Amino acid sequence: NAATPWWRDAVFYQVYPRSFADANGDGEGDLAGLVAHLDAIAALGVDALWLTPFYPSPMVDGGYDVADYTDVDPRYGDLGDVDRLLAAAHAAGLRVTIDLVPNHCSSEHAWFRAAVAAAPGSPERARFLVRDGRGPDGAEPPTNWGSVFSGASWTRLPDGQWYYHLFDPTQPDLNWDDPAVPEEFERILRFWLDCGVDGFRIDVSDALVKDFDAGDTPDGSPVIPKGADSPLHEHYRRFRRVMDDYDGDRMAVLETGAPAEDVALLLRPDEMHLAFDLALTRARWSAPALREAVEEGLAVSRLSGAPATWVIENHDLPRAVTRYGNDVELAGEYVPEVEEELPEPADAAAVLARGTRRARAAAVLLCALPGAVYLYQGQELGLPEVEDLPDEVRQDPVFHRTGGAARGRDGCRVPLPWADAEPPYGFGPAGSSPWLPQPEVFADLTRERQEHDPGSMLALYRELLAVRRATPVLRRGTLDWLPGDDDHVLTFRLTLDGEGAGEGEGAGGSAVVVVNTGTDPVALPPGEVVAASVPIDDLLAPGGALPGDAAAVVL
Ligand code: TEU
Repeated sequence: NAATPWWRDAVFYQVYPRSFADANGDGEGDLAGLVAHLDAIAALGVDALWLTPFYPSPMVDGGYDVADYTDVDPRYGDLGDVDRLLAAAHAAGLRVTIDLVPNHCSSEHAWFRAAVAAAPGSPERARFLVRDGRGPDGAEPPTNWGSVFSGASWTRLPDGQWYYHLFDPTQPDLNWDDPAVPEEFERILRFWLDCGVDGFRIDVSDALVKDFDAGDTPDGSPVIPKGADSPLHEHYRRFRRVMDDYDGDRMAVLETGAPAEDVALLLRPDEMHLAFDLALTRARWSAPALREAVEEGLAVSRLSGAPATWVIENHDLPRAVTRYGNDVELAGEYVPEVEEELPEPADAAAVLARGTRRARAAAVLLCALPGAVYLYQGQELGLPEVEDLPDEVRQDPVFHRTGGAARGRDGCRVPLPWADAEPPYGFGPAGSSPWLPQPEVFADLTRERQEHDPGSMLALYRELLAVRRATPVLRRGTLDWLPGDDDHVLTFRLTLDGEGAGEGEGAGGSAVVVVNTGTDPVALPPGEVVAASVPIDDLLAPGGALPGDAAAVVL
């Protein structure tokens, strides 16, 4: 209804600023480039943006190593550009959310420099997780815990103490038990809320508190309390009080890999608003895997009352076209085994064609799931993962810290193709060279080309988002699975009573969504096909049925 907060069924568009659009021709995207292309995002039919970090950073981890939380890295512009972005986005009807990275900062952050220079036991060190080592001379790290980016999670300071980093050694974890840390994050939140941002995506949101007393673990995984008693909740209640001080429904979405029960504990009226269901990013193209992933998102929603939050692509994962084309199931972490290859592939063209077909069907599924939806820049263009980047250009610490054993995440971060038949494909001015080389296949996938092709991925996303907008049951319905060939077909009904439909939006009604991951065509239920991954006319023909690797929405 009219009082429903905007974020409950919003579609967010994730911008990776370094790779979105380069206005000044230095090869890296910038905020001015984003402002210049806002109309393209608005035309897609999304409600909001999420910008990954654009703060001053040595860029060891793509900006998730923040050196100053309340400024802009010169490569992206300055605070004036943020003001211009907020004004232009709001004028275009787009909300703007930004990334908050509370678990760790950069080793270049003033606080960490001060901590290194200060003595053991000093207040400067207390802001980080610094401990004495074990064994003779304290030469053994305090625990055997490993880092997400592989290797140890403890690094020694010159005076012999150790500091903890869940990720890269250049990303020291902050000590949330030190009151200075929550205090500083309240300042940071207020700074951006005062600027007019509409919300936050909170990085590694569940890991702020560690239990080092737990000591060594059999597999070296860290002990991170997330349950009801965890001090985590105090921190998010404070975040929420700060956000509720501001008008206009400011919101936060949690990036978390925690179990559903723990995630639900964080999604409360006095804590945070949404949490990504990342299960869908890991599921391969099979009805049972997709059903299980959707179930996981629904479970969090059922436990918490918060809407589910759906994602199939982001800046940490191989692109969906490539995952589905190769039948790859992703592991939960980037390393040691980033992914398990399942049988098949064929030649590259066949993989691309199959992956595109499936990614189109996944788009239909995604846009017909009730709750909030996140899209990652380039997903709407059907960009494949760029798998053949030369080693020398790869930047991801995951690649470097595993000695190349894991390919890392650069392949989904290649600068976007906007127009033209050759690099930089309109990403920057003619003659500029993007920070990662763009593959030839981008020539066929530019936004300009797709704008004029009704069969393109871009046209499909525009259509899907228009249908979603016009059809409240897709955004707010209750989902019930329908029986069928469960191994190959995903079928569910969405229902919404008139009240939930919202003012001026007509009666609630119902819809049936069918996703065929198999090879045999399946009959569609009677009704009006309002969206499909294949031409709707084909489905309406006599004897028309939904082919394999396709999906449709029937009202
Ligand atoms: O990724 C978070 C991430 O790696 C989690 O899935 C993590 O494995 C888990 O929460 C550990 O408990 C984010 C960013 O999206 C990524 O780009 C960054 O590299 C990373 O945080 C570090 O900031």
